Amino acid sequence: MDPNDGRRLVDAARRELQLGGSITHDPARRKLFSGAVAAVGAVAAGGATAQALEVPASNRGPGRPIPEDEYGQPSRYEAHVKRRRTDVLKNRQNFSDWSMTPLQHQLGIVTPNGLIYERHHNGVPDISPDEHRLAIHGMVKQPVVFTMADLMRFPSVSRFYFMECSGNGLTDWLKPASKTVQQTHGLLSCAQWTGVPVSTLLDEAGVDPRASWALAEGADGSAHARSIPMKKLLDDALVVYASNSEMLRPENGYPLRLFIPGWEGNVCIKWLRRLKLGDQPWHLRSETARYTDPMPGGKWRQFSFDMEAKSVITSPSGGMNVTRGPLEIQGFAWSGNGSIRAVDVTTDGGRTWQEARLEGPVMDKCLTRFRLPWRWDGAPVSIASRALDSTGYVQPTVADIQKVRAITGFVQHHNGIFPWDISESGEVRNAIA
Ligand SMILES: Nc1nc2c(c(=O)[nH]1)N[C@H]1C(S)=C(S)[C@@H](COP(=O)(O)O)O[C@H]1N2
Ligand SMILES: [Mo]
Repeated sequence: MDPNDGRRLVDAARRELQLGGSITHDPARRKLFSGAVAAVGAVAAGGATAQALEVPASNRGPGRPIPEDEYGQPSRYEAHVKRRRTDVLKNRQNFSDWSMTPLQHQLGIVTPNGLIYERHHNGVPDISPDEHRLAIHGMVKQPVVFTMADLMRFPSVSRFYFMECSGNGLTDWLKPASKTVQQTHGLLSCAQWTGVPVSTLLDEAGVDPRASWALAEGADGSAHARSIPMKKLLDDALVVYASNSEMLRPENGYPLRLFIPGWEGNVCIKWLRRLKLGDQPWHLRSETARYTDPMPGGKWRQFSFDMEAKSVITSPSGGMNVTRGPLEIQGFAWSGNGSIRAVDVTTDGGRTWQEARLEGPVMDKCLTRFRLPWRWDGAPVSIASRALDSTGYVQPTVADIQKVRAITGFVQHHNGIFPWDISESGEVRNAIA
């Protein structure tokens, strides 16, 4: 028997159950293993059981041996799960660029290291950890310089946090430009970050009590830098060297980055080489020409650090096809200001909302998964989710955001409710309007 036959059998069973090809999670299993065995029985009557119980080729001989050493890779059948550059804003160069996380394929809250989104202002530098240094200077009692070996001797902490680029969703405010959730929301990832609290390192230098801001700068070709309030640095900021238990990938800041939980991704300075303490912000390019938000009346807002509560349905989502019958709506919710308290889902274009089930662990400033069993009856519908966080903040609609900000063109900080339309034929499409 061909080793692929098993796969085909599952496909046949799924077709019989009328499950959409792209909805590949629980509903099938629930049907297969609980009450509604009848539907499966119909398949079995066609000889599927006997066929399924035939000894497959993979049973008949040894599999591939373990090489001397290797770094394991995903199955070759998962080659479609990839980070992707944007489909909407095509760059003529790719030094200042970004790639997006395939959220539609992310089955837990942690983004695998090879799929963490990327945003570089001037490419990925190649930095040897033996040569890398972090300096802390400015308004300190004693400037200090750390090698990577020095940093790794400090007591470390490991914490789960999401990271989101403030530009996430900027192409899709008022009309649908992006097709998939990877393209609409994929400047978002979540990892377990390991490193040293910034407060520990600042203690080594001795903070001048008048210092209220620090400049953080990277060692890359953009020398990307931001001014960050000392209060936040002393509160929960980390200098991290690892994500998901291994040293950072080059594209995510190897060997060292700043990590500022819950704030816009651009303050998490990669390839961190210095922290300079001062008593006011520096008003750098990245806080004047960039990363500012237009407001009504022609003013621009600086330092909009918080990533406010947001959520999105990842399944069904843009580019998928659904078929009539039971399915489970799934998605992610997150808040830079706390934890997720609840997620509501509408399946009638916002007329009514139902509370989804949150899947634990529900952690502070971390992705939280939600699910809601649903049955699609074949009528065209619009589905969306809205998050409520531990501060009582409710994810707004784009119309709500427009009342307090000027939404003109590709602006930052889009945390609006995001709808998907399901057409009569079951096609799922970006429905932002
Ligand atoms: N040194 C440096 N740090 C940087 C950047 C950069 O280009 N250079 N990009 C910033 C931006 S805009 C974001 S959203 C995050 C992206 O981090 P990631 O590439 O690990 O996802 O890093 C931030 N830190
Ligand atoms: Mo960003």
